[in-house]
Amino acid sequence: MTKRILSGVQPSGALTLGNYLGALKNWQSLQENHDCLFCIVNLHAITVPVEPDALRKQTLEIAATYLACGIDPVQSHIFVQSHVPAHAELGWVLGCKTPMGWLNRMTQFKDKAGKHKEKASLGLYGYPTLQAADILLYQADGVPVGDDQKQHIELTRDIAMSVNSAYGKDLFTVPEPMIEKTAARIMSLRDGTKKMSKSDPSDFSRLNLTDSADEIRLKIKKAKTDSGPLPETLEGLKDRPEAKNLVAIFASLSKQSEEDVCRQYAGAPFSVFKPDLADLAVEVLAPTGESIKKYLKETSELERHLKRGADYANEIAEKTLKDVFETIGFLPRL
Ligand code: ATP
Ligand code: LTN
Repeated sequence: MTKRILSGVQPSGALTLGNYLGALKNWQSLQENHDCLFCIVNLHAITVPVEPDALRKQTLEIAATYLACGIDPVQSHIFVQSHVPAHAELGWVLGCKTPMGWLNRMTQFKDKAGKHKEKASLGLYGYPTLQAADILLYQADGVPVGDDQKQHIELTRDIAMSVNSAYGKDLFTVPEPMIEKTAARIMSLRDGTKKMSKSDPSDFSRLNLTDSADEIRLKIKKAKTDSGPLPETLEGLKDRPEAKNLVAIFASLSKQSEEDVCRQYAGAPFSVFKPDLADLAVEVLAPTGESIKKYLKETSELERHLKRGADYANEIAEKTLKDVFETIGFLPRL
């Protein structure tokens, strides 16, 4: 039987090279032989403050970006999370089945809540149980994500297994994380120890899929590095996080291994490597940026795809939700 894949991105800003190399590039190749659902997780996006107009705009931007990155809206299904009410409903149920001790281990909450934990919303704390609902509603077999999401997928597996065993019934498929090796975690261009993130306050920390060629070149030129030349082997990148990150980006963009990139540039200074990296990034990103703009000019086409995706998603999600409600003892709707 065709395996089902589900993944999602928050409409919290323009997508970055990290989102593309860590997740979307992988989705494109999976859609050929999987039943794919790609969600725009706007319920997750309101776990931190966001302006309503920005949220609306960013939601359409993510839909446009999915298509521009090669997601075929006929072969795959793209939809907005809030168009499928079952996400919020199952999210509540799973929140009631998840011990706080499990949530307390989540590093994303610690990172996002920062020093002012008591000011963070309940939604931010419960974020992973809503994510589990996104995945379990569709009985997804695989979840293609970047490495930063591994912990959330493991939690989803734990929740699925514990609910299945509590009710003695296979209510949920236990999903597998699918993490691309080379670009599992692209780091910030300003700090090689921090993840590249679309919500980082500094725009120079990331390459956005919508950046112009000039912006891409400038950001790569200004990217932090050390003073040494590129080493001959991967071993030489140890303890050089910024250099390692640029080599990983080059490798992933050019579909080579990091070892091959080191071999090719052994001994070269960054003044030689960076312009080549910039050319490569422009070659890959500029057409994607153009295509995003094109899709955003005519949003009725995007809306048509989102409607078709939501209809498909609702049908599957309602079936799972009905099963769950019956099993946990809710009376059927009268
Ligand atoms: P935010 O900054 O708003 O938290 P984000 O940039 O981390 O957002 P998400 O919407 O949380 O992006 O993630 C979308 C997908 O992109 C996920 O699968 C995530 O694992 C992947 N991803 C995000 N950042 C990176 C990165 N730096 N390297 C590789 N994959 C990434
Ligand atoms: N938590 C993810 C976004 C996300 C997701 C999902 C990913 C929400 N629901 C379901 C995969 C499957 C993130 O922050 N990157």
